[in-house]
Amino acid sequence: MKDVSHHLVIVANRLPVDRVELADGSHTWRTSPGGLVTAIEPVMRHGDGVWIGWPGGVDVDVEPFTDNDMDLVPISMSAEDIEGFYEGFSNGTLWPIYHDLVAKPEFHREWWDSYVAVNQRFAEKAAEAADEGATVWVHDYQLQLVPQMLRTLRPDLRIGFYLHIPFPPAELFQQLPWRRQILEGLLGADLVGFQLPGAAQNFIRLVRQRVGHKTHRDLVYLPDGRTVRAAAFPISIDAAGLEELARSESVAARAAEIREALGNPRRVFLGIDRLDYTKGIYARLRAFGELLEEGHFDVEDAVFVQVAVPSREQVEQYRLLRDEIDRLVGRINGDHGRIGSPAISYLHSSYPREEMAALYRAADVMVVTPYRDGMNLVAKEYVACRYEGDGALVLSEFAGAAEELRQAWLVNPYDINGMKSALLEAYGADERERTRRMRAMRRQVTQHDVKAWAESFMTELADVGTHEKDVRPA
Ligand code: GDG
Repeated sequence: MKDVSHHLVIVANRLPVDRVELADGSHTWRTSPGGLVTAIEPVMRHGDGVWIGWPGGVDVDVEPFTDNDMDLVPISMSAEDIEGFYEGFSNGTLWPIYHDLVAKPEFHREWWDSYVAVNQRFAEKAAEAADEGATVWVHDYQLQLVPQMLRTLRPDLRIGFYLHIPFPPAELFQQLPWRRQILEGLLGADLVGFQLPGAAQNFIRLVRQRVGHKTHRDLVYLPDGRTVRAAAFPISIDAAGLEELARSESVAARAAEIREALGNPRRVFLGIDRLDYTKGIYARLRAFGELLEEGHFDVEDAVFVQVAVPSREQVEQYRLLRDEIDRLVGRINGDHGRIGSPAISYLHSSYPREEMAALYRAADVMVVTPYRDGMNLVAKEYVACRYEGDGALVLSEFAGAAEELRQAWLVNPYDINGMKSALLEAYGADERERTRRMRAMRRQVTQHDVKAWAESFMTELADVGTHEKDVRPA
């Protein structure tokens, strides 16, 4: 690595790369898929930054290194850290509470202890890596204590925090035995960013009620004179980069190949999600299965391609979900598939970016039906790839993206009949209707890309506390 200290430090649970073992036993690094990586990588490449995070794996103890022009500082995790901090508190406690209790959260004091200890390690590494007066941008629900811990170690830093998932209403957040510690952890930041204004309001309200600080609109006034701002920064994608990829000849050829392999049905439905119970995969496939059952179409008219990217496979609820979906897909294919033409092509795997772009191009109807989702980048990626202004998006009202993509066929994923109607409408919509909606959504996505997102966050972060209005009113 060139420098030991940096002006910009990104702190996130995962590094943007995965360690892969080669046939000869040596190791290399490969860019890892996932919402956060997709969003931040372009920002990092522009400056003198360093990224601190877990490289994946148990006890992977590697020195800081440079990959693809990015300085990376790995933080090793033991089997106990993974169990308590990552699978336990982050994904077994926080994830369900922050997603409307779609699953039941578990509370274990030893998970919390592990969360505190691992957050402390991240804070210490960040404190070591940052220049005097540097900016540190901490990401997501796994690291909510880092801002306060880091401020104690390094009061000279400018600290931003961004939450990629929803921030729950007070009624749910209150269940957390450690609610106050988490709020205080976040208040170590100068700027706390959320996907939606409603989440920022939930946070401000909780800070007032639970910590007792004075607040005014999006500002929190701390007793020591510091001001914290909480505001919405809806995340986005590299729309131009993705469109360019979608326009390439190789992607066009692959999209045609995919349709051919599917038996050239009139309409191809597509779902792409991490295999997660918040994403509503089961309900959407059930809706599709019922439409086949009721004879609205058959496999010559419509097929469904569902990519389910393996995720958190050690967590019990994720294993159960996988089994349920396997069974449902098996049943629908058994009932409605023909030789060479399954009704649902179900792929439990992850794919390179080119293949994703080809899938988006090949799909007539993109189906995104989470019960709750911070944003959902897949919805935006589909729109970015539809450069001809065609294609239909069926989108859950409960995805953050629904606040921007108003022209989608919006659905309530709990309402299977409503979802069936929307799938049918999107399936049958004429070209004029599809184009009218897609063009409007494309304007939104191309004008608000990930670069604009990062710039607005960084600008706000530099600004907090510098305005007169930020000073606590008498
Ligand atoms: C969290 C929040 C928020 C997926 N499979 C492959 C692959 N991906 C890429 C997609 C997309 C990203 O991963 C998934 O992002 P989502 O936003 O859909 O969902 P989460 O992973 O749950 O992300 C979410 C996001 O953070 C950002 O703030 O929007 O609400 O839950 O970019 O394209 N990429 C590749 N192969 C795959 O197989 N290359």
